[in-house]
Amino acid sequence: MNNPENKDTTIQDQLYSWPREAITDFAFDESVVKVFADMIGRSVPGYATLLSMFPVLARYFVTADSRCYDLGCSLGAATLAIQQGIGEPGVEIIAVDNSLAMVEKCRSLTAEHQTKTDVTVMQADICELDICRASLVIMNFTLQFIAEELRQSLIKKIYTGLKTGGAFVLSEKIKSKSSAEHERLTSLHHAFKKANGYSDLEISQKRSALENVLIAETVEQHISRLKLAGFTEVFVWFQCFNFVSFIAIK
Ligand code: GEK
Repeated sequence: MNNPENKDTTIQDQLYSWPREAITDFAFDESVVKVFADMIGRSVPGYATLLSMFPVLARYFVTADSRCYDLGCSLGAATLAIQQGIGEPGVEIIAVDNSLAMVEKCRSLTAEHQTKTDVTVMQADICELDICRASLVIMNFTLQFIAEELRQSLIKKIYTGLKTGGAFVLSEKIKSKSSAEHERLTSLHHAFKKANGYSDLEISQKRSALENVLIAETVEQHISRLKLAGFTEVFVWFQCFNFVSFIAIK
């Protein structure tokens, strides 16, 4: 199961297939960029379905003369998906990632798919970014990589930068409040990865690499943070095992 948007550039992810002497923290570097489309498609349950819904969300929420943001854009899969749904004039998509390797690849992939909606790909830390005039902000599996103490101010900034009626789409790997449910969903996630060809060694080495880097929170923590930032309408619109997407409307 690959990300259909990036299939031309797909190389199979084998980064953790051989035993490593020491597992270092996961980083979005050149080696990850090369295999990223394959990695995310085989690792995130529901990823392709989520992306297939983004044109629908874009058509529904994006208004004329506004901005869309794709925060933590990686190779621009969400950007390319929302671009397909935007019919309104005067819309600009700002795709942002702090990994130079991702940004360079994202620039070339989005340039191949130019439509009437302009795309600007920026290398920046989303915690430092100005957000304004937004009708749609997408953060597809990025907040989980942001330091926990910065998350509330980042969400508040997104709320402030949205126009009234605009939407924030937040997708995250979650942990469950109940440890039994958490264990079950984790085990189903691993079953999904095995079904997609990852070995036990790959699953376990990748898990160790992400341990200090990807800090998951519960659905309740996300909803209460979104409400504290000012969003009144907040709901889960998609879930596949321990991967959830929220919509928060201003
Ligand atoms: C997709 N949204 O394919 N500022 C900017 N970017 C960041 C930051 C930061 N502070 N921290 C991490 N990133 C994509 C998938 S991947 C999710 C997103 C994953 C970037 C990081 O460089 C990486 O490209 C992305 O966030 C997370 O729909 O790999 O599980």
